[in-house]
Amino acid sequence: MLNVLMLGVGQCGNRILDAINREAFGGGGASKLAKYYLRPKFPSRVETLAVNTAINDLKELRFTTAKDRLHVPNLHGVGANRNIGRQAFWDNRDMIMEEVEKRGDFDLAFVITSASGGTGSSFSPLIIQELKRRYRNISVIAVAVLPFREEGSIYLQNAAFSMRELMEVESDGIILVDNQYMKRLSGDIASAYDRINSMVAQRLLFLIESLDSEMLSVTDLGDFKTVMSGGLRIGTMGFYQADRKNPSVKAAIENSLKPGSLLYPANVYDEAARAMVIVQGSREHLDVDEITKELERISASAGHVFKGLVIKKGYPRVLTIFTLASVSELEALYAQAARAIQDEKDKKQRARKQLDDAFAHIEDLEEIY
Ligand SMILES: Nc1nc2c(ncn2[C@@H]2O[C@H](COP(=O)(O)OP(=O)(O)OP(=O)(O)O)[C@@H](O)[C@H]2O)c(=O)[nH]1
Ligand SMILES: [Mg+2]
Repeated sequence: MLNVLMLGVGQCGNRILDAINREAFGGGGASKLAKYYLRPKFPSRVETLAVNTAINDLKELRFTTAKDRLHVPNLHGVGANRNIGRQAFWDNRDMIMEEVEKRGDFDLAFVITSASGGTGSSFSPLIIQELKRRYRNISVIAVAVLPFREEGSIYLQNAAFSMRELMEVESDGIILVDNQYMKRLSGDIASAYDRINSMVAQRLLFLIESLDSEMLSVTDLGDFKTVMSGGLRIGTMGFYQADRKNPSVKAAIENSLKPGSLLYPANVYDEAARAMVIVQGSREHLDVDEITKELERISASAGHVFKGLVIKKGYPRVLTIFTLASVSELEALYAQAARAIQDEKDKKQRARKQLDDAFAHIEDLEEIY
């Protein structure tokens, strides 16, 4: 059985973690008190922990048990300031890591965060580093959420710098979720968040469940690690659930790779370095020849493709995980961040100059009473 740790750091990470716990509670609206006496039902041994500097963000959670919420004290968020965030982590490192370590040993950890806020984006690279240092054989995957591009210069700047840090620490890969890209799924921001968070939750749980099941064709944690270490070690996930109207497993695999199914814009046929395709469904829907043929089509361009088949009641459900050999959208974000930082600097200099000019008016004067 896999031992899995899921950490949600900062508000965005906390909320995605809460969506994971909601799914694990069965997806429904658990009673108000559920979080105090029920344990979410996970396929593996899964421990969840929400970490934040803002107690109000933690209070907002509905499905994460009280004992799985860790407030890093004496702050009310770090106001998107990653320097304050880093300091808060160092000041509280032992307390935070002890809270993790008392949950036992882990094979696999997901550190879920926005790349653009203050707390999650500064804590997460440091937490990953600590996890790798303290747990010998752990695989640590960052799940990083990119901002809406119009959210402002600080968020863009934070995303650029924190993504670089996530690349530099010894994580076992990064799974990207792009708010901007997924905005099209929903009208207003609040429902976009809910939708995105549920999609991420569903996929991560599907992945864990599959890695831990008896498969007809096996993929395991080792294969997942190999996929995540491919290309730039940055990847994303696609998911599709077939229905009665079109139960074809071939169509389900293709659909799992279409733009509407992905969490970050990429073309698996052109850009993927490695992939893992996991199919769940009733035996009569899983035509192995058809699946193999479809995967061969992907591996023709995507290098290596691992195949996992899990017999489970229902129409085919397909999760595709892939790492990328090119990340053009990320490069565009860095260019935009650089422009935003430069604009901010110019604006500051202009304002400072204007103030200096104003002071110049009274340079040779004194106050007269
Ligand atoms: N997908 C998704 N994105 C979110 C959610 N909440 C916030 N975000 C995004 O996260 C970024 C802001 O980061 P937060 O996680 O709120 O920041 P934080 O880590 O709490 O840091 P501070 O508040 O500065 O202490 C913005 O780009 C938001 O669009 C959410 O529930 N889902
Ligand atoms: Mg916050």
